[in-house]
Amino acid sequence: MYNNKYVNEWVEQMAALTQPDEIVWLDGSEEERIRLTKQALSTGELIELNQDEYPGCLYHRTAENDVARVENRTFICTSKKEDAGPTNNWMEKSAAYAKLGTLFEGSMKGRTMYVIPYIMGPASSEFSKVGIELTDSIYVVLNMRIMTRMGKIAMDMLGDSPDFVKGLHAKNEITPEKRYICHFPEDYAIWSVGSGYGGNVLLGKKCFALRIASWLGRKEGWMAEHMLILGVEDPSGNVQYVSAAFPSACGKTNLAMMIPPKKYQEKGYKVWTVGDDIAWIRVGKDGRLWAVNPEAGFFGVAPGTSMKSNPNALLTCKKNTIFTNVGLTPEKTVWWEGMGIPAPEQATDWKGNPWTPDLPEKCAHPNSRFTAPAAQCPCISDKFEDPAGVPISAIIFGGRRAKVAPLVYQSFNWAHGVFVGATMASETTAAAAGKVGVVRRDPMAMLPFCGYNMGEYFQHWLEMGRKIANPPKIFNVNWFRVDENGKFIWPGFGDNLRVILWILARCNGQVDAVESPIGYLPKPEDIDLEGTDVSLDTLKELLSIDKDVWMEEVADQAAHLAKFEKLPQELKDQYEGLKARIEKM
Ligand code: OXD
Ligand code: MN
Repeated sequence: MYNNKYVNEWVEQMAALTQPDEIVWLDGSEEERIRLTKQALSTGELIELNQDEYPGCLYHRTAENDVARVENRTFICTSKKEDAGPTNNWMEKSAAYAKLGTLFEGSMKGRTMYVIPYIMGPASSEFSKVGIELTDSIYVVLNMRIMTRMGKIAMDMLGDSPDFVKGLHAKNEITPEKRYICHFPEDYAIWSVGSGYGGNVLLGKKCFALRIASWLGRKEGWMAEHMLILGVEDPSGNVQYVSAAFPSACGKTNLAMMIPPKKYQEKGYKVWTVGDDIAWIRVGKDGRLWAVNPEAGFFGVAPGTSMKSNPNALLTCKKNTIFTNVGLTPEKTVWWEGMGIPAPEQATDWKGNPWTPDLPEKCAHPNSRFTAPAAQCPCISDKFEDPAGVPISAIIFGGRRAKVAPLVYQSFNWAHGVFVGATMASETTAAAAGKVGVVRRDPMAMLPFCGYNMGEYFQHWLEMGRKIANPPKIFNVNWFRVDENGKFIWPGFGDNLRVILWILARCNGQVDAVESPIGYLPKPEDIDLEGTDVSLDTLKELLSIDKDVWMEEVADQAAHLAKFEKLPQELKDQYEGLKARIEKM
């Protein structure tokens, strides 16, 4: 037991429901890590990787039916439906407790309940928040050790306060029909049952740091956003920070850890990672926005991560990392598609079956993951643990758009920037080459993560804008424009720094722009192309906006915005403004 009566009472209640044989109160010590790892190795829950090549690394496979976040099984459970809004699945609060209660009842019989106290945010920050997760999975415990500041440090921060987010997780039966990820923002509680996959069970991440925290942020006047945070250091040593929201699978981790093009490295430019997935953002005393990464680790997608695409990510997960659902070689090393090294002649695939490169099946699941300590990242920012966070000069939205959005543009002002975020979209790449994919509107990349009514979330963004004396400028980027053959035009990766430098130059008032119907566009000559094989004409094409394409875009935006009963008038006005400007083009 701990020295906090609220925690102890709640654990007792949850134990009465789930009936574990034993309760283990975790302290986060090294001895504890070794003991639990040994136990999980002995049951086969985890496999030890080659300790010469991957010291401290472990391997895990989830059930075949449990490999990703399940948005259709994720609920916001409030007293009133309108508080969940039009974009969330909703269950009435007490009905949800009752329904999940029957699944949790006795679910830990014969098992151990682990009590994980953890902090989201740096331990010394007044903005950080404490959560407690109860789970019957050692895999969850060891992942939470990496993803959060956990153990005694969290109980010390909580003291005798009742102010903690209550997370309950039980694997129960890993059956899709019995899987529920339920959030009770009115009670600061999360109940997750029937899954062992990270995004559903590491309750500090999407469940707390985005869904519950976005609700809290609205109540308390701050923002919890699905954003990376990075710093760009110029040759004089000055560092400026930007945050960026892209939907899942648009390269947030790669951008957060990008390596500057050679020419920029030689000049002394550096990129520093503060976070790759989540930002908690507040207004500082200086009237600027300040952002903290609440997480302590990266839960990154493995396939496609190579020394070419993201060397910093690969180097981060060379030690003390848990790999989930990747391929396993006979030497007990890991392999995945797009790792940039030849496939092993034989391996065991993510399902545990023998695998050879001639087989049509993938060796690693496309959503296989690494869980790695952020502090191991070669480009981790020295402000990563800073209790105040970092000041944000620019907010960047973006998505995959084959034709519509130019490489980069700047919004006219905060309210217009909120509109750009609210109408953000990304396209799924269609199987047929050259075919434009399906458009999914994903406002601020928060569609699956906003813990309340999204119309009110837009309103909150607008209101935050009024509280910030020196607001960051808001931009939109699109690294994914394709040519008539369906090939990406912009090289992406480290060359994205060229675009970020234009963005910072705009924030610093160092460069002019061209006013267009959708926002301020760069003058083509202001984006440095030296060292790329992109010609000035190609860049002009990347920056072009097509009236017919934008007429369609505006029509599609109208259908999207119509879903929000609580759409703020300011965003309606922004929409009408854009439509009129496009029509006049
Ligand atoms: C993630 C996601 O796993 O956004 O970070 O899906
Ligand atoms: Mn994410």
